Amino acid sequence: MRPAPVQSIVMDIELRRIHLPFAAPFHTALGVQDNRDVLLVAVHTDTGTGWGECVAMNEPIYTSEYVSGAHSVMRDVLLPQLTGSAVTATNLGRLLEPIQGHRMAKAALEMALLDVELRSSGVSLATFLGAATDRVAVGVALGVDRDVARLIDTVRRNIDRGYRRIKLKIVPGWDVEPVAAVRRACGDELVLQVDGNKAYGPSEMARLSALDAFGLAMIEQPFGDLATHASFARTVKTPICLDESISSTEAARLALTLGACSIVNIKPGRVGGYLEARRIHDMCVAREVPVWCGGMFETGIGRAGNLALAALPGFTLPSDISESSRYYDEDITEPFVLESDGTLQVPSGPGIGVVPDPDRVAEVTTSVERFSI
Ligand code: OSB
Ligand code: MG
Repeated sequence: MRPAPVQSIVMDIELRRIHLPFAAPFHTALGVQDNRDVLLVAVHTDTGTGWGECVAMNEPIYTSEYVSGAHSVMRDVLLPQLTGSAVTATNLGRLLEPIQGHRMAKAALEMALLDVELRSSGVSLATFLGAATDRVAVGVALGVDRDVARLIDTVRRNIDRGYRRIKLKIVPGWDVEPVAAVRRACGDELVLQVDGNKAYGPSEMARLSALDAFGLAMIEQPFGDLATHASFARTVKTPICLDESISSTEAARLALTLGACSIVNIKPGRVGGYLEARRIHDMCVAREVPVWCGGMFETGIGRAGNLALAALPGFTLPSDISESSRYYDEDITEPFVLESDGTLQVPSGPGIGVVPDPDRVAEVTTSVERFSI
């Protein structure tokens, strides 16, 4: 039985923007990022405060959502839509149903509500979602590098650190050669996969087929649309995983039915929240499709939630949930540290199980607004 959260009466909602520099720049098909401008949502209720993180990036380059857009739709559309209602994590989806899209903004609100409700019931998000473990196997995603020798050094460092698998970002001009070199240098045991972030077109299918020679665990979202992935999947033996295309349970079902993928990357923000993420998980488990949890450079807030999700039994592949220091020299929560067996511990405290450090949050805050609903 999945426990139901206690209801809390929402008093007001805080929208807080923080600015965090990355520990190191990250180069992908989406460009080079060296910081995150994060929208945090704090829900203040009669029973306490809950926190949610909006994973929308600084610019609309991953999907159409971006942090200022999410902030604006939250302030001008989502919060007014809730006025006068007794809002809970469970009825939020129905209340916001008329509003199309903006899933990352909706997800942040749902996360803060789940956190505060579960916190006051003394139940962890992991338990509520149906966690089967208290440790989650994790991998690391490595960006495009200056040269192959440097990449191999970085891969080796991360293997030594204990990560269970390596994901390489690929773009046209940085794909077959670095993958071949890493495979040659690190051996067949290394669990290796690639992520194209939609950077390829149908005309590059034949070139990408060369990746089939390297025993990759999967090729993640090289193309933009389902039809191209479906025809690519018929020509290669490497499993195809979709990320950007999976916006909902229905999208995931369609992708699987069309044969566009055989593995699903679940990101709670991209699909509108943890409740929808769990529905995708349940659908995939029923179809015996393996899933893993993708990352969006989350702070400790989003990272805690993702660990709870990735503890569900269908998450049989290592997730993109690296330790905090891989992203930020100083996070806003206690840092998550990699265990020697390549796992991260799932927070067991009530709600998401972590709270932001008030002094650190104050230090990185660029704006705060509070709304009554
Ligand atoms: O495609 O998985 C992706 C980060 C931002 C946007 C898209 C992606 C990513 C990553 C980073 O790959 C994974 C992580 O957070 O460790
Ligand atoms: Mg991806």
